[in-house]
Amino acid sequence: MEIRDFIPKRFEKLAEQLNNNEAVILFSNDPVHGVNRFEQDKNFLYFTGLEIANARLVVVKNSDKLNSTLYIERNIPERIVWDGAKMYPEEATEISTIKNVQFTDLFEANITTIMAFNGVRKVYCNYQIGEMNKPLDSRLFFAEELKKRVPGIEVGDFTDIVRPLRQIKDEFELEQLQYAIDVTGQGLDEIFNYAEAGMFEFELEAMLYNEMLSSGFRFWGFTPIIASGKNAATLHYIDNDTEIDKDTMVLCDVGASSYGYSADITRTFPIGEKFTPRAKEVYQEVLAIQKEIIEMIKPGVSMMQLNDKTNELITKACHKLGLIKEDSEFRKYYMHSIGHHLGLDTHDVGARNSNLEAGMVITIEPGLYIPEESIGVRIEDDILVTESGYKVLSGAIPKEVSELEAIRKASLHR
Ligand SMILES: [Mn+2]
Repeated sequence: MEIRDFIPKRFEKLAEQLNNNEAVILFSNDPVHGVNRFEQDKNFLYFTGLEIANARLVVVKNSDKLNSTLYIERNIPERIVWDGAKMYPEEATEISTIKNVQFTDLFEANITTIMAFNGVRKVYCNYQIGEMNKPLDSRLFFAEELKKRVPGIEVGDFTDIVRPLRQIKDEFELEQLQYAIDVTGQGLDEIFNYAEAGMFEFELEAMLYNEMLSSGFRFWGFTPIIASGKNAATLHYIDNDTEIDKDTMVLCDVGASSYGYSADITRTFPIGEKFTPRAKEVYQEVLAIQKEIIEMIKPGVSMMQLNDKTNELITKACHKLGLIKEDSEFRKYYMHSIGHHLGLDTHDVGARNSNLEAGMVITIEPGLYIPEESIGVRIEDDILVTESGYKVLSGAIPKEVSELEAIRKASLHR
């Protein structure tokens, strides 16, 4: 599939979100220096498909029509031998389908005229809310300057406009998500097959990264968590530098990224041939809860309902495992929510309290964290909401106790 076949539809939907005399200005990310590779702003990517820096997209709605202009960097002949050629306007049009392409060095001179000429009263920008004790970043600075030069113009957050679009995935997006999920699954298979006690957590991280890189996926969706033993009870453990003890479990919360789309999968497995009896008890409780919550997924159900049901089931499990006396104590062992929207962002845009609709992709990730027993279990799958229910996109990655133990046993007796 080509993104160019899906972009026009996205603009049609954008048109429905805007009133006449409203505009959108999207900034690409700035170029990166040093050792990092460039990654594009997700909203800019969504509407252009372009992975280039120093670009802008300006969309104006007037007389019920959208007018789009793309601004890209101009080639400087003397720089080509150093940096390579920048993308040319024809290529940008080929990918993005946007016909009107200008150069970024003209953007600032043009923009106030465009706003005034079209009588634009409100502009939506892809800025990030800034912290009071930090200087304005370039996008917020732009918003401030625009308000001074076009008096009376309002600037708003583009997230509110794009949320209804991005939370329903088109076929291109589902294909990218599946690529990201599948390569993450292959990496997890490597880990299940080659992990051993005595290794460091980062060696497991390397197995997955190797699988990603050698398949052409260069980016993580987020910083991978490879947490053994008691580290798994620290929710945001990302050091991944502990030697793995025998008879512990390893929690891997990982996701590759494909064209900006992030997988988000958690598996917890025994480093030995089998789960210890206690680990197995805890694991099976979490797995049963995860399956029960997934079963509930269909259009019309709300994330809130899924959260409430999870809390109820986790409370029961905590009693059964002898962890708590009062219901309210369950929060000590399960402190997050059941899941989130997944897409271009790992924690994707999408209302947390609205009802599920076909085309949404969410994660379901219950867990139990018992630091005093050096146990942390989380099981997370990526799930597409369908007209009739759901489809587990990460369903091919083993999570049954019997499956995991069989793989571990075979691998340790190789
Ligand atoms: Mn997640």
